[in-house]
Amino acid sequence: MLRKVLRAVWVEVKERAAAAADAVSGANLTPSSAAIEATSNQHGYINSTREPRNWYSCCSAMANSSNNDIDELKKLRAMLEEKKNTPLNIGITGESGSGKSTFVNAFIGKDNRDEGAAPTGCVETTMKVKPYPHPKFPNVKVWDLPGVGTTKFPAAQYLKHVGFERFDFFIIISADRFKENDVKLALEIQRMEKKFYFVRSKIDDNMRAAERSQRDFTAEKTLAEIRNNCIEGKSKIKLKLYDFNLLNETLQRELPAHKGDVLLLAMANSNLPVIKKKKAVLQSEIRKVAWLSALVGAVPVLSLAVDPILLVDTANKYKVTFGLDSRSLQSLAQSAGVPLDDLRSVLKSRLALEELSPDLIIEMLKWSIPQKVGMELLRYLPIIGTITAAKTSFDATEKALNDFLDMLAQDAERVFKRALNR
Ligand SMILES: Nc1nc2c(ncn2[C@@H]2O[C@H](COP(=O)(O)OP(=O)(O)OP(=O)(O)O)[C@@H](O)[C@H]2O)c(=O)[nH]1
Ligand SMILES: [Mg+2]
Repeated sequence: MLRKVLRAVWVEVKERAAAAADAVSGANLTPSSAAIEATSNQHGYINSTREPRNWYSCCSAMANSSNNDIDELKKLRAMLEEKKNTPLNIGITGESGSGKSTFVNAFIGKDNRDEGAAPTGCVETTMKVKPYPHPKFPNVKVWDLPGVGTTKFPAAQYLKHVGFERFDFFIIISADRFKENDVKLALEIQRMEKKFYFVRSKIDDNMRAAERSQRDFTAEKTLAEIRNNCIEGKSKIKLKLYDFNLLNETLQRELPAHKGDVLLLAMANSNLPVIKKKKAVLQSEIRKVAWLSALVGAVPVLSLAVDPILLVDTANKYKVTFGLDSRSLQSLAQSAGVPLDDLRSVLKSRLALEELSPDLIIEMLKWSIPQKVGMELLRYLPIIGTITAAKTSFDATEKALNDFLDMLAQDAERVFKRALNR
């Protein structure tokens, strides 16, 4: 079933309103994160990067403040969670029976027969708008919508009925050929200043039918015809064609940066460049995590050079993002038809092989980082001591996370190649 969808050819409509998604991004600033920004300013952070301006302003603020320090740390941690909480809502729309629910299932990594999968069928099936959260990144929701243009959901009231405002963008699924309803829907979505993309489904059916009926059949020729048909059929709207893998890439490129990152981290490792891009996004967050650790180091009562819990959380996030947690490996083994042990046999890092715990992290790091920052020094020299502690902690955390990320990205690449039997 996944293959069916992977074979879908999708086309991108170039002319659409770009402003809509930006408006959404502005609206996503929750009251709590707004409050965090306001408080952060008092402690010397810069809004745009959300990093402390310099060691002195950061550490002296921490050293001179009192019981509020722990609250501040909690708030900084919350800021780091922001990406995890950024909502991304994708509406899957199109005519009834075009394969919307099947696409939803493929997107969240389910087979049509799986428990909890969106119901599919050969009669009009989806009657209600329903969200399907990504299993690992529940902030990413794919919404299964009823078919447009049926007697129950006439085209004229359709978008209002499904609550178009909530979606960051739409994917219009179209089977066999693009029809009048698809174009109407596209124009209406455009009028509402939302983005949309066309995906053509059931290419596998088209290919089989062509093979049965054409004397000079070749897969390439039929695919080329389908692509040309997509372009000719919509001469007023410029279209581009890609395979399914490129859908993700284009979405990422076109979405506002933070939404694109959210989508990237949630998507399966469909090729090696995806793994590399995920690594780059995670790497760009390391300094923020290191700042958090530095601030922990700067509070005398928490004077460990690194915060093992923070490192466990972050390494766990890397594992899940790279699909190296046991659930993801199991489902990859199943869908690729490769024994789980084969996939596990290529894992090299302890982070991937073992359950993550503070003990494991400390053991892995014990040769490379200072374990304690001198408590006495901190007590008698609050400013100097605090700055030293913070700097030590920052450096140690930054190095540890870069190493973790390298190890796990390499494991992810090995697993990907093994899944493809390369
Ligand atoms: N061969 C093939 N069949 C598909 C594909 N996508 C969907 N189907 C089949 O087409 C039928 C309809 O699919 P659904 O996913 O239920 O379609 P839908 O658009 O959600 O339909 P409604 O909910 O009724 O609007 C099901 O029997 C699917 O198995 C595809 O890419 N290839
Ligand atoms: Mg459906």
